[in-house]
Amino acid sequence: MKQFIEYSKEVQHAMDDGLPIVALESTIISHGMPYPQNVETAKKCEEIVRATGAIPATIAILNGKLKVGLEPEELDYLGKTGQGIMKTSRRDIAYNMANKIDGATTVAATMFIADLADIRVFATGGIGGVHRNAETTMDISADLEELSETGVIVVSAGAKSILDIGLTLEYLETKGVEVLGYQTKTLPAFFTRESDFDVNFKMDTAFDIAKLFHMKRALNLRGGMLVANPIPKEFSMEKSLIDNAINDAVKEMDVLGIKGKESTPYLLGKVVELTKGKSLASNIELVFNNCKVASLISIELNKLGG
Ligand code: PSU
Ligand code: MN
Repeated sequence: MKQFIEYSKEVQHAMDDGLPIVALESTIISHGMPYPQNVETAKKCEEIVRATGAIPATIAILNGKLKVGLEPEELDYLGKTGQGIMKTSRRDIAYNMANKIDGATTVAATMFIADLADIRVFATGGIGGVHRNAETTMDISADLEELSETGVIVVSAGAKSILDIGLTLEYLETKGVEVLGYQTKTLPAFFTRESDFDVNFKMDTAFDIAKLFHMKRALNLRGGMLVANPIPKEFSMEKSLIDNAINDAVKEMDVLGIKGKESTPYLLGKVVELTKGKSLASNIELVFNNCKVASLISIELNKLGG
């Protein structure tokens, strides 16, 4: 299946030289943040990965190819086109490829492509999960299924309360996905460092995470792992401010009848609007922090032989 992949020059070299590589997703660029902050953030993420000692591979579907590593013009195109580009999750990949339709890949689709390319570590902001009211809407992100199937470590800032955090943890437990706290016992809630929930295992170092994943692979235990890395203190938000914004955004979404793949982008955009951009500033910083930790993990995993 590797014939469907097109590597950037930088990633191809890294592959040839056996360097640690970190996957980055593209829905966060097109649908997760407004232009121009999205492009600036994507480029800075790549720089942070390089500065930490790994090679970034931003993933998307362009011109009928699974792109692993994007050129700067391609990042500009994704960011400028924004929601005009298709949001591609697992179920959309074959459609994009068969019809040569460009797609910005979600966590699920990015994991699938990273796995094909043998990239084992992936940095993002937040994953999709079990949505609030999922008991009636059945809105559960394909990201969770992918974590249960595909052997990639996903570094996130925990679960955002646009989701039902408790149900998301239950789902991951059912599916056998480890939720690891990076230097924390408490599951971070994306914009804030704490939630009412605990992670499964507190990990003190990137090496500990790499060691655990290496063992999971050696045991042939299918699936990935979710690392929850708390937002740095100086960028975390006031809990009441973000909780109110999210509650209002969820209510508004119900009134408007928004559902399916539009839900998450709508909620993310509405929360930025309701917090007058404060949530965007925090979101950007937590992504940078995740890029750094993902790079450290990829370096340790590389030493263990992947
Ligand atoms: N959460 C964020 N920012 C994002 C997303 C989620 O804080 O950009 C994106 C990711 O690409 C994630 C996707 O994989 O939304 C989940 O969408 P859905 O809930 O439709 O599966
Ligand atoms: Mn959904």
